[in-house]
Amino acid sequence: MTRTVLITGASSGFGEACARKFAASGDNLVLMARRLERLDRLQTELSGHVRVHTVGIDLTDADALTQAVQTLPDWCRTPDILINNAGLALGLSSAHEADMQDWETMINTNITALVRMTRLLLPGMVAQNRGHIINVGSTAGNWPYPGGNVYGATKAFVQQFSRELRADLLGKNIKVSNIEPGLAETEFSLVRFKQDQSKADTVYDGTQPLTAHDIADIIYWVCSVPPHVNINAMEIMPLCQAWGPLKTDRSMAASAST
Ligand code: NDP
Ligand code: 8X3
Repeated sequence: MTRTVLITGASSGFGEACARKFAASGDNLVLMARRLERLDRLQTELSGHVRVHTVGIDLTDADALTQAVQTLPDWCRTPDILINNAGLALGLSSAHEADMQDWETMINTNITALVRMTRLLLPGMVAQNRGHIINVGSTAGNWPYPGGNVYGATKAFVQQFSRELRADLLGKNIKVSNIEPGLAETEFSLVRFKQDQSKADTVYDGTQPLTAHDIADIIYWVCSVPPHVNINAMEIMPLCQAWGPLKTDRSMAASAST
């Protein structure tokens, strides 16, 4: 069956790889991101064999998002699959030094826009008694790390929101899955470090990180299991990544006794 797949953040990384993966299997696409020229290039590449609708949009603009969803062409008005992928981390500073604007941008993009998009499309999915919402979370939503602060907290929200959706949608034939990747090489670190390529490169130095293709293959599989199966969550790390021990500050006792 040909499906319609709406992908946010399709101009690079996981979203772009998902667009290619689903198109290769004949699924029709709605692609959203701010960099419309990249989406249009992808449309030119893929529209030989599938239908592709592109929307250049800042997803944090509530009015623009409502308008974009309400004016989707008839063939893609209610997607079968929504991949809530657009998101970002900004900075790696400690909480007492972090940029407040960066925090707000992460909250507005990773939480508010994702929630709005879901709320806008869900009534159509409920009415057609069919749908699958894929939320892109992160290992950062499960495991804290220094400097992860608000980014990790937004992804913890996405994890819990995914579970809450499952609870609300029981009996409605709508699947919800939270995909939680670890270290993956995309434009993610370039964005986090505000286009500082050398800082971004150090994140991946000496590692074999996940690729966007790895994640697209996994999302495609999660969308292809039998109708009665729901993958609630999937955490994926590269083999070169695992947990560290809890940190202990050994200067505390000395300073407490003075
Ligand atoms: P990329 O930076 O390569 O892709 C991010 C995508 O999000 C881009 O297409 C970007 O498009 C889009 N986007 C960001 N902000 C907005 C906005 N305001 N409006 C519209 N689109 C927006 O990174 P990834 O592919 O790695 O990231 C995809 C998701 O995966 C994110 O949610 C990220 O948090 C998550 N993730 C990433 C991991 C990693 O290590 N790479 C690991 C775990 C999770 P544009 O700039 O054109 O608007
Ligand atoms: C991206 C993974 O560890 O850089 O979500 O936060 S991490």
